[in-house]
Amino acid sequence: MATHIREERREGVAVVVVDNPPVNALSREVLEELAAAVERAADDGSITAIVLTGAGRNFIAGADISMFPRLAAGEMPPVPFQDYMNRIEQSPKPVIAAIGGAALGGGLETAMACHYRIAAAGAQLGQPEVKLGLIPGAGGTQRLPRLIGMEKAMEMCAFGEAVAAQAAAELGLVDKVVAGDVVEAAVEFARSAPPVRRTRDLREKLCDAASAESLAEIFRQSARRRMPHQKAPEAAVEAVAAAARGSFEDGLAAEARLFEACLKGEQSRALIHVFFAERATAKIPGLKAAGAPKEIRRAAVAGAGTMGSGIAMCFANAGIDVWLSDASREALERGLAGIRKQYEAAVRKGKMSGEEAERRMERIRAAEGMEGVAEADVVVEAVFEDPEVKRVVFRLIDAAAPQGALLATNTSTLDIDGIAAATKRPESVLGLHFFSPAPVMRLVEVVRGRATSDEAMAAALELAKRLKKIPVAAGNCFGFIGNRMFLPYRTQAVAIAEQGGEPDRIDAALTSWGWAMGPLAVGDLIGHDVWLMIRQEALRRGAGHIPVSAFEDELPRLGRLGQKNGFGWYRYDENRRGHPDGELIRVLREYAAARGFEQREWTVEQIRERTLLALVNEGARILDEGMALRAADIDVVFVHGFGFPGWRGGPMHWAEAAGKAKLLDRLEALYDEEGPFWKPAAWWRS
Ligand code: 3H9
Repeated sequence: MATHIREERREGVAVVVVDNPPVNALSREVLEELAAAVERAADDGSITAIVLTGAGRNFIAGADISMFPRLAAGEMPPVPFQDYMNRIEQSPKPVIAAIGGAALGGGLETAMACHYRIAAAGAQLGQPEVKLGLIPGAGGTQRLPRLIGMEKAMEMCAFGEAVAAQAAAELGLVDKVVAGDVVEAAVEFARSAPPVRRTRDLREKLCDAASAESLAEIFRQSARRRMPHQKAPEAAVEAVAAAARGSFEDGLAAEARLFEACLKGEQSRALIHVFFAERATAKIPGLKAAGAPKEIRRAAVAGAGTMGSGIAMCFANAGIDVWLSDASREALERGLAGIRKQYEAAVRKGKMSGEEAERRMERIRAAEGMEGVAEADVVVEAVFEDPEVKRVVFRLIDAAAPQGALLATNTSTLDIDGIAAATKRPESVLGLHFFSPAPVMRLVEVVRGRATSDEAMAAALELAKRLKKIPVAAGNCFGFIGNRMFLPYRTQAVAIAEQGGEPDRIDAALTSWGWAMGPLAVGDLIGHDVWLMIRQEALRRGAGHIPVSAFEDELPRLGRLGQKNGFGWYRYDENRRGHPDGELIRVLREYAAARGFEQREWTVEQIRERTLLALVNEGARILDEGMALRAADIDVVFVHGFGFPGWRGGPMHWAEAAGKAKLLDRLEALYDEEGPFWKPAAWWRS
């Protein structure tokens, strides 16, 4: 008895509905039931055609991702994905896919195994498997080029971006786009007795093997640039190229071989871990909020600097009216002008229509003082990072904001309780730590103070969802999760430089490992005046294992602020490209000599070991102290906020995968040799 498939009959047309909430993912059972339902309908003499669709908002969001780790580990028998698709395609009666919402991965592969595709205007079609470290494994790499040609198929499979219905129709992926009821339209089309047309039989859009190889080489190179270190994009290119080399069956065999290699690899395990970790962060066990979280209709942002302006844009982008204020009229004008410039740039790049940019701009209103706060459901403070200034602003916010409003600070280092104490309602106060640039970065740390209520936490999580952000709950410790861990990681990079390491080699050891930027270059990006403040605040708040002084503290005193004035660890040219700087090395070595620091050679492995162990051990302390709910939350923070490679799964996942016991041995050795900084946290033995 089928449990995931519904079947309806509409005067000679069978409508087969995949009904597997929340997104109709294809498990082995669903696939079996689906193929069987199509075969049953085909055998039924009263049926002339079959419409295949998904229940709810989406067609099919792909294979059930949760089965891949078990398949990779051999904990479940292999699933013959390609065979299920072949069974659908073999139907002697026409099968029409009626696509609403997402047809992704195995969902698009199912649609391509159908003989025709009719899509709703809002549908999205794509092969996003590479984002999970995989390639399409249910015939997608062979059917897609037959429908849309080799080049576009390579692009879609190698980079994983979906296309909208209209664009899909222009490519030949979809036969018709309809504005109304897509199932109704598909049934009507089915009644016109369309001939069976199997994608596998099409060859006109395939090129010869030599041209396919030239195309493949272009895509391999661009994959190395766009998704460096990742194996799946090149495997996807290879699988699509195989379509031009032999029969459909040969192509399927090549796809299966390449899929299997990706499935068994560490990268897919890591990326699948991140996929589920991202969706788990907002689930906070035991959160007891009475009723539904308060709806956010209007917002106010205090402080029109880079962060405040960016946060105001986040609200406007989500359709929420927002008042933006600043103590200085000039700063406010500058903030608004900056916002306008960003929207104009988005229009110029074709990312947004002029009307849409105008609508968003209109949602952002300039406020005098606390004007707007009285009507706001949420107020975000983003003023200068100074505890006294913040307390003054919070007193004003407290006096003006309606009861029940969420009061948030965007501080990245300060004590939330100290700020909350400036108000008469600390239960409504929490941290919403956005990352820069706020409209782009999806991570938001939601920082819970001592008095923060469950209701406020629930409202903040709901707000993050509205803003299309990924909220990660963090405790009120110095630097919360991200900055707290980044500090010892960078401290080690600086210490290596002090002990003879070349800055560019230190950075290269980590970018070649997968980080988006090296730790010293990040210092130059943020600015050394800012780092000095962060370090001083860390020391004030008792991050005792951080050395009290470091060469980096000298940089602002030497007038080396980083990229902003062209000098930091590197010397920057007019294109903001950094170059090794002999003068920097000279003062660095002088600094070390004056303190008697031993100078030595550093191997790439030693640089990686120290920096990464410092990072993970701080994450481990955070877990010991309960400042993060789960190791996976920390992984999300680093992948989304700090350029840690997603294909390594985040720092805690990486440590687990590399072997905690082995890393703990190294940490203990460093602890024995060098003392407290390296003291292993209890997590390593958990
Ligand atoms: C594949 O298909 C391989 C093939 O080639 C064939 C095999 C060889 N599986 O994102 P949301 C869950 S690989 C399992 O918050 P939205 C998700 O965890 C697959 N679960 O919703 C969440 O659960 P919970 C290729 C899935 O509306 C809930 O659904 N496909 C899957 O913001 C809601 O998800 C993809 O990579 C899945 N496939 O976005 C598509 N998808 O509520 C992945 C979702 O317990 N999915 N869940 O936390 C997406 O991109 C988005 O979920 C989608 C909806 C756009 C569909």
